[in-house]
Amino acid sequence: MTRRETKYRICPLCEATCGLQVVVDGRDVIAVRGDDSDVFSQGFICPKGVALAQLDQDPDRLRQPLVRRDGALVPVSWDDAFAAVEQRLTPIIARHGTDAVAVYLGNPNVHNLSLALYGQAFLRTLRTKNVFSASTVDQMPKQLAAGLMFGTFTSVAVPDIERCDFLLMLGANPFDSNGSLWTVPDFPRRLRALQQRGGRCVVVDPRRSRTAAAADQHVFIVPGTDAYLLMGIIHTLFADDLVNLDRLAEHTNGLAAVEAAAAPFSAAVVAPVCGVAAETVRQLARDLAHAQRAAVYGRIGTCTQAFGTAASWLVDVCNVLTGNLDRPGGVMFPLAPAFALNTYGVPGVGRGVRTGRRHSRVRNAPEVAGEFPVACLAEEIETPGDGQVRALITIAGNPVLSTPNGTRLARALEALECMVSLDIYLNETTRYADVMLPGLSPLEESHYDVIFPQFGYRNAARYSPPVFAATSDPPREWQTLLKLTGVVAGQGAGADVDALDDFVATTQVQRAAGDPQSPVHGRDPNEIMAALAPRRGPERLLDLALRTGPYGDGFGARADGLSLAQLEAHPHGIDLGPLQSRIPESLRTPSGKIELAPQQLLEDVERLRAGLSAVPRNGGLLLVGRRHLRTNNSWMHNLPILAGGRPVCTLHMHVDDAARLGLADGAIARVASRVGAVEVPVEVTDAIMPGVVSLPHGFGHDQLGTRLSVAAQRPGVNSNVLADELVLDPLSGNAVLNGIPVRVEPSRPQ
Ligand SMILES: Nc1nc2c(c(=O)[nH]1)N[C@H]1C(S)=C(S)[C@@H](COP(=O)(O)OP(=O)(O)OC[C@H]3O[C@@H](n4cnc5c(=O)[nH]c(N)nc54)[C@H](O)[C@@H]3O)O[C@H]1N2
Ligand SMILES: Nc1nc2c(c(=O)[nH]1)N[C@H]1C(S)=C(S)[C@@H](COP(=O)(O)OP(=O)(O)OC[C@H]3O[C@@H](n4cnc5c(=O)[nH]c(N)nc54)[C@H](O)[C@@H]3O)O[C@H]1N2
Ligand code: SF4
Ligand SMILES: [Mo]
Repeated sequence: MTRRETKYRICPLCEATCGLQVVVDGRDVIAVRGDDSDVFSQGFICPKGVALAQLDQDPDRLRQPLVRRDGALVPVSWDDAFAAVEQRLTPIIARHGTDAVAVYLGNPNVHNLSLALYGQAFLRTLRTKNVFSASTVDQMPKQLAAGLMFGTFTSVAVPDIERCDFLLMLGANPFDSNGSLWTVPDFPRRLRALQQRGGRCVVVDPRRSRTAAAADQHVFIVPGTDAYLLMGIIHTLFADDLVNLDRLAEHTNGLAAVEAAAAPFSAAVVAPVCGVAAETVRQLARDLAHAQRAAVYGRIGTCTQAFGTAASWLVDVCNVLTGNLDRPGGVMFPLAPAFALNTYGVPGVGRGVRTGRRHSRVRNAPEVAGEFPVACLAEEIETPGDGQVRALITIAGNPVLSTPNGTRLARALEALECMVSLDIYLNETTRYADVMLPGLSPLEESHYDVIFPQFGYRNAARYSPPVFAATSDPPREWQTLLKLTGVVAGQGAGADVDALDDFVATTQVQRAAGDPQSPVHGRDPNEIMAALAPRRGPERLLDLALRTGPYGDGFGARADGLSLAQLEAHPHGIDLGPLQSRIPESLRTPSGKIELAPQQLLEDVERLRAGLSAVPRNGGLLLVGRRHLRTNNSWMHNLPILAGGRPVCTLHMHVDDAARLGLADGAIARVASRVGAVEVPVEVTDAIMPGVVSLPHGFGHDQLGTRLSVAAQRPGVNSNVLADELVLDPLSGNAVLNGIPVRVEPSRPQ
């Protein structure tokens, strides 16, 4: 007798958030397909989504906690694991205070409902200032620019691709990445539709990526120079009288300051810096200004560089100057059903964002969004003195492979007094853990995207219950996090998770009841808690957020409003329509205006000017990264369905550079930077700019003590051995992972 059933589940692996159909037979996954009825992704799926079945079944995926005893990690019961955390962490906190405990949050924290909702509860209780995350090797520049201009760190305007006529993309390759800070499943189909209605797309990238190849025009650019190109475009808009803010004029401060800032950067001046013809710079400005509806979008290539915040700022300056911000077909602010900062508080005005409320101990780097740059983590562990980091908790992260100078960080991790890791694999980072607390298979967790509806190409609400019911042992990750919360709160390993969860929920209900803007303002918190029963955990917090959110039922205030029960009744999601204009309501700046020329950014223009006369490279090469469809940062190389095929960890190099350096296709090159060196096979191509080489990140699976049997067969090399931990975008603290100066030569075996 078959027990075959079809379940629906949102994919938690990347920002596209595709709705999937999972066919199961008992506890077995038979097939994973795109869900054609999903209101948001309409059937799209990529190979990683299919690989969820192998992830669920991967024998290397950890299912039991591990504790280090006499140097070796041994399997233990959950009770023993929590006891070990208490035993090892409590004395460090007692002796040195909570700042001695650092936390690193990796990328899946924003893809996992348990981690997204309960990580904050844990951090608020621990109260360490040493918080680090993957944000400072990724999107912090974009968040800072958005915060300074629009008032919250997640007020990111995304292209309204379904109504756009001209799309200018810099440093993004959604054909392989499936999009980022822009939740847009099946980008290729949407790009084709744009082209079929007569629209155009231009891609600016030092590589001819798959996205660039599909675009109408591809512009090579010298890595790290996007801020100059954008300044050249802005200069041209002013010089040629193409600025037209349209309805934004009355909502914008700082227009004259931007014009003055752009004055030194004519197309002719920036052209040689960017390696882009001056006429192309001017053409892009005219295309933007003349298109009916245009959008400029920048992503990781524009963030992980020395002028990351400036480039992210200037992207939106272009959108504002051409009147394309907040209008259909331009870039728009999604209205997320829950958790969006720009839906709380008084509409149209707020406190804005501040940085530098504290500074890191060793390098004096300013805090941004409550974090220090992860590039500072190793030195905070290594440097003795008051405030030294002695313990580290990693939550779903692999910083040895994903952050600059992985070699130095690995050495530092080894020197820690205690390391606790919440992860599903024993990998290059977690192999240093003293206690490993495994998460579940994604198919055993429920799912709601806390962050990504804030960046959606369309407004929608979707929730998935677990595909497989979790058993009582192991705990779900929110329960693990609450246990840790109890331990750092001094309640010990016996902390009552249910009581802590009630406390978290009650606190949030009280806050809503006390907020004059909330639909439940003034209501009795006990009545709201009763209405949420019998839900607990993430579902209770989610129901509260949905019901008090912009579409919510307000616990009776709006009869047909959203609630979690409604989402449960709609397994393919609820469409909430195309993006709508939201300015001024979406703004949360103190002035209630778009701040086109934030002070911090105007000051940074001096650094840009200084860079105009920087010494030429004298034949040196610049290293950039890239992504492949079958990878997901560092952690899905252990699944056979993704790991097969042509090896992807190769050094792309232009034919001319290869000839000059005497490197044939397939030859092994030695690539060296200030901080490290790797040896890697060369792939000769004309799809990269001369003077630029490219290596994907997330490889280097040849370390002892890991449990990644498939990945270890084709380990590749860790590109972040080459990234310099001392070079940052000073405003955001983001690492520079693109445009790294390197020397390349044929490998000379000893
Ligand atoms: N050179 C270079 N470096 C880069 C980048 C680049 O473009 N170039 N990109 C950067 C970017 S954008 C990012 S986001 C970072 C990523 O940096 P990290 O987040 O540090 O690295 P990931 O490889 O995403 O590691 C995710 C970890 O989470 C674990 N995991 C997966 N699912 C779960 C779960 O449900 N629960 C738990 N507890 N653990 C889970 C995985 O096993 C893995 O160890 O890398 C950055 N590094
Ligand atoms: N398949 C796959 N998908 C992923 C991931 C993955 O590892 N694999 N990771 C996910 C994560 S965490 C993120 S943050 C997103 C990132 O998503 P995207 O931002 O789309 O990232 P990439 O695909 O790395 O594309 C970045 C592009 O920038 C180019 N570039 C490098 N330096 C510069 C520069 O200085 N200027 C310009 N203009 N371009 C430059 C690179 O050549 C590359 O083509 O992808 C997500 N999706
Ligand atoms: S594109 Fe992203 S969300 Fe969609 S199936 Fe692939 S990994 Fe999952
Ligand atoms: Mo990322």
